[in-house]
Amino acid sequence: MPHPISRRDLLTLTAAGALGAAAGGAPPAAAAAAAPVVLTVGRRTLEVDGRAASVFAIRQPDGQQGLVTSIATPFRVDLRNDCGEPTLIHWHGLTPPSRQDGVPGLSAPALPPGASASYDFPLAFSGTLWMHSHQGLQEQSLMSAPLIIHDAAAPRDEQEVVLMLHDFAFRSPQEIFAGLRGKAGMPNDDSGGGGGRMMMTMDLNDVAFDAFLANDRTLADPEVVRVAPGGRVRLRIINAAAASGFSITLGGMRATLVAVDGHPVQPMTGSRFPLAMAQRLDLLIDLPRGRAAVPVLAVLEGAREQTGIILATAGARVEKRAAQAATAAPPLDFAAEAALRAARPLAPRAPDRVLRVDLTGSMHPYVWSLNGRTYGQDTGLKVSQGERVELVMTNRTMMSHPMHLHGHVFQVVAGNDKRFSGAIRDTVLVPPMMSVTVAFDADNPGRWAFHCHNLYHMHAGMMTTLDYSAA
Ligand SMILES: [Cu+2]
Repeated sequence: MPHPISRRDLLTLTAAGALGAAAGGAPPAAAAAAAPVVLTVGRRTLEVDGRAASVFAIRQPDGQQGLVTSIATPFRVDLRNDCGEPTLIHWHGLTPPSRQDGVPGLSAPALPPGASASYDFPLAFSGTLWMHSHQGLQEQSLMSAPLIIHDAAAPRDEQEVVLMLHDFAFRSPQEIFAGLRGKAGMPNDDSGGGGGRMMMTMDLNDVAFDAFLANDRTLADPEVVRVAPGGRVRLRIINAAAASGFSITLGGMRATLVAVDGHPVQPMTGSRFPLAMAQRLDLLIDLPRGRAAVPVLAVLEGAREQTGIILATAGARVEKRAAQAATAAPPLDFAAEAALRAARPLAPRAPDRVLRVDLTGSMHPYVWSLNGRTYGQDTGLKVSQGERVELVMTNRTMMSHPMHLHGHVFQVVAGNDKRFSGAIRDTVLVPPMMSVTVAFDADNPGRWAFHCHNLYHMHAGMMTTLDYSAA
């Protein structure tokens, strides 16, 4: 069967070719000496529904956004700041030495305009990751890109498709944040809007966006990816939205979830997959043998707004999809998370330390915090190297918080007090008035950020640090 070569396949082949050339007959050290990939943070003009907007980009010299690499090569990147303002890029999901983690003021100072920084560390796992600014509110202006790590040993009989989701506004992120702050004392427009009993009490979507983007496009002119009849697609979906959670649907078709946040789970087949901010999904889709156009849609939680791409075989009729789904997607909850099982769980071990963190704050006033303290007023979390740590996050607010720990991966091990051998992840959603426990090994000493990945919650103070030194 002819295998259609996509642009991303070509990039993969290029990366693999470069590796092969570097490693050909030479000792492994020769691969480590391969030239770094240059990633430049710059600006670009994006058309959103016919209107131009200035947004950021993180690009290689050939224009490719982000990085596709292999676990067999070290992560070697020269980052250049050509965006006209200070910035730093975080490699979301990687476990680098802490000084290469890309959090300004915590890992390293922000890069001034015109400056460069070099990154060089070994990769611990393959999977679907991403990169984004950790400076100010730049992430909202699309300073993010895919970071895909292939396992050279894995079979490649799948066509790989990367889908990156964004929320988008023509107004600046500073205006959005000022608007949220300014709402203090006002009745909440976003709750009680008619989504059933849940919506009466739960706050969803605190920002009203102008558009939702799938690979930079809306459903007015979506990306159509050419696929082979009867072929298998590995869809790598990245939720790079600053403040939006989605439900992924395939127009009624079923898919098999094989990884979350880049880490394999026991395969689960379904037709709707929740995806919180910063999380990723790897879905396997077996295409029909005949002509087919399969929409991959991301519907905003608790709302009808949607975006997406279309997987289409040659000659298939591609139907136009509305920017609004027929029915609202449900709010993201813990049900899907509780059903996931890690394919490679942490080795069983009793925790040496249990950390308890309350997720605190409110919409009115718009202040979000951890244990009642905003970042800067916080005391930080302390562990010792070598410990198995359990982190119990209890959400005391009426909003969900996608909590992200830097420098480590964790396993979801309990929802409320119900224990299970859940997914290995780097970001987990803690729904309102619920407690979620994750376990991790303190095996990467340094100063690490731990925060809510709703950009405006983090900016309002919902962040602290995990700090420990080498034993
Ligand atoms: Cu939050």
